[in-house]
Amino acid sequence: MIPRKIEAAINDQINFELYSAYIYLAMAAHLRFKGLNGFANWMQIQAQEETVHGMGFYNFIIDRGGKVALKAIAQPKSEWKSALAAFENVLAHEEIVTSRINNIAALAEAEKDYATRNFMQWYISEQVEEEANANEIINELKLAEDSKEALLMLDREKAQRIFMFPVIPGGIKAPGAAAP
Ligand code: OFO
Repeated sequence: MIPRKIEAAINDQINFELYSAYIYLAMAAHLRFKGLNGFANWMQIQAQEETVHGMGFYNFIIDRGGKVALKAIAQPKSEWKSALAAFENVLAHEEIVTSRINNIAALAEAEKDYATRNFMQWYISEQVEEEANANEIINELKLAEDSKEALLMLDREKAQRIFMFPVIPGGIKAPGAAAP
């Protein structure tokens, strides 16, 4: 049985992961409106990943005999002054996610809930990648500076991103995927 405090923290994190998806969908809509379809593609795939992250927590609560409680998702912003500003927002948001994930891991240790502590390890590693990805694109956009050609080249590159179903040990699995 999952400790109540942990169940509450993970339920909050389901909400925050879906909020992340909402933010990235809003960014995708904005970038598409601005004609930056490649960056919009990147954001839409990011939103899909966030939904899977949320479902990983959702299934974990169920597997541990707890109850999922869904809450209202906050309204995201709808405008960013540039692609760079949007990706700086991604990084700032992911830093918040990282600290929330760390807090859940710390709570699990304090509660001696080692199943949750173990489960959180995937998310801890994932956050390293999330922050690195955002940082890499921020650096690319800074290098592009005011060059429209460089911006369009980067946009075309981001159009190549495809959705890879994140396989979360103990969490949701890709349809048809073998257990990790
Ligand atoms: Fe779920 O990692 Fe981003 O938010």
